[in-house]
Amino acid sequence: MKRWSLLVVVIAALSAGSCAKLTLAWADLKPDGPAARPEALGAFQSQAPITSLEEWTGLRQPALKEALQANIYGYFPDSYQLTVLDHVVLDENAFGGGRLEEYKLRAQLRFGETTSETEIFYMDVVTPVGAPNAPVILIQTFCPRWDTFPHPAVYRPEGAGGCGGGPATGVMTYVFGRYIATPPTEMILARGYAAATIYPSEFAPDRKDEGLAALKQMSEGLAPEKQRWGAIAAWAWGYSLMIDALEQNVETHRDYISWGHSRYGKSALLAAAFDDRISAVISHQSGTGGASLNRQKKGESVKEIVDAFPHWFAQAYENYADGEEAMPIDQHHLLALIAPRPVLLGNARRDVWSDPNGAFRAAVGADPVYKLYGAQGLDQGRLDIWAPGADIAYWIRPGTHGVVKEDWPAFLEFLDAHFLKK
Ligand code: GTR
Repeated sequence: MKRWSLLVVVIAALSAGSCAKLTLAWADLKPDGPAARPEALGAFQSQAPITSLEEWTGLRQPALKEALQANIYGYFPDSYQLTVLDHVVLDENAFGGGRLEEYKLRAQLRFGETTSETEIFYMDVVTPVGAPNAPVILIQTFCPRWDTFPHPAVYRPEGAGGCGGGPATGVMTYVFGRYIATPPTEMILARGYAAATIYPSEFAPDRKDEGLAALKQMSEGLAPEKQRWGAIAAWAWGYSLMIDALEQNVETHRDYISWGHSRYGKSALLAAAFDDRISAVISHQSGTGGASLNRQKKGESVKEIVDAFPHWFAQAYENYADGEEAMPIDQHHLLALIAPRPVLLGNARRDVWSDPNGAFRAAVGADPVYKLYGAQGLDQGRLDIWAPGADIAYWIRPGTHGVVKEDWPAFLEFLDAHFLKK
C-alpha cells in the first residue's frame, strides 16, 4: 500500500473514534461519579470478601482473570511457544547511543487440542550502549516498526508505506501529537532505558475482517465462539512474546514496562494483569476496555466501542452494550490485578471520550488491593496532583487525545521514580 493511502486508512481509523467525537467538554478535575463496583476486595460471585493476601492471590486473582476473559477480552491460548527465527545486530551505535537489534519471530499456540501458528513478525530493540540490562520499555503502536524506530537498517518492505514520513508525518503529529508515530528514542536511551517494538498488526491485524479471520485462525480449538479472544487480548499476548524473545539466553532479570497509547493502552494493562514478568505499565488514554470504568461512564460506551471495533473484544462484551450495569466485573479489577506493580494512567482534559474521571474512579477502586500488599497505591485526591512516585500514578494534562511533547517526559519521570531508586 502506498504511503498516502495508508495514511488515509490510519487517520480514518483513528478519527472513527475519539478524534471525530471530541467534544468541547472538559474533564472535571475533582473525582466525580459513583465508586467502582463490586468492590475489589468485597464479595465476588460465590466468594466471600477477601481478608488476606493469600486469599487475594489464591482465590480472587484467578476468579477475576477468568471473569475478564469470559466477559470482555476472550481467552488467551492454553499454551504457546515462541520461536526466534533470526536475531541480528543492525547497528552498534544507533539513535545517539543505542545498540539496535532485530528479531524475526513466530509463535505456536494451542487452544484445547488444536495448535496453530502466527504469521512471522519482527521486533526491534534498542539498548543503551554499555547497559545490557537496562529496563526495557515494550512499545506497540498503530505504526509499522520502521516508523517507531526510523533507521535505515530497520526492515521496511519494498514500497511499503507507514504512518509517517514527509508531509504525512506533519499531518499525523499535528492531529495526534509529536510522539504519536515515533517515540523520543534518543531521550529514552539517554535516561538509561532500552526500548523494544513490534507492530502487532503483523499477526493480529487491526482491521475488522482480516483481524477477525486471523484471531479465529489462531484460536480454532476454542469451543465457545462468543469467548474467542479479540485483538486487544492478542496484542496483550504480544507483550509476553516480546519478553519471551528478550529472555532467551539471558540469565539476568530485567525490568519490563508495557507501554501503550489508546487501544494499545488497553492491551498494555491487560498484558501486565496476566504476565507477572511485567514490572510496570504506562497506559496512556486507554479509555473504554482499558482503565475507564464501564459503568456510569462519560465518553465511549460499550455499545459504541463494540460497534466500531468488532474485532477488539470477545463477542461476550456485546452482551453489555446498553447494559453495563449487569457486568459482573469492571475495569478497576483489571488495575487491581497489576498490584503492587507501578502503573501510570495518562489522560488529557479534553479527551472526555476516554473518560479521565472513569479512569480515576477505577484507580480509587483498585487502591485497596495495593494497600493489601503494603504498597502505597494512589497518592492523590484530585485528578491534577501529579505524583510520579506513587504506585498508581495518575497523569492529566491539558489538550486532547494523542502523545504530545509533555507526555514522554512525564512517562520517564514516573519510570525514574520507580526504577532509579532500585
Ligand atoms: C478510538 C476508540 C478508543 C481508542 C482510540 C485509539 O477510536 O474509540 O477506544 O482506543 O480509538 O486507539 O486511538
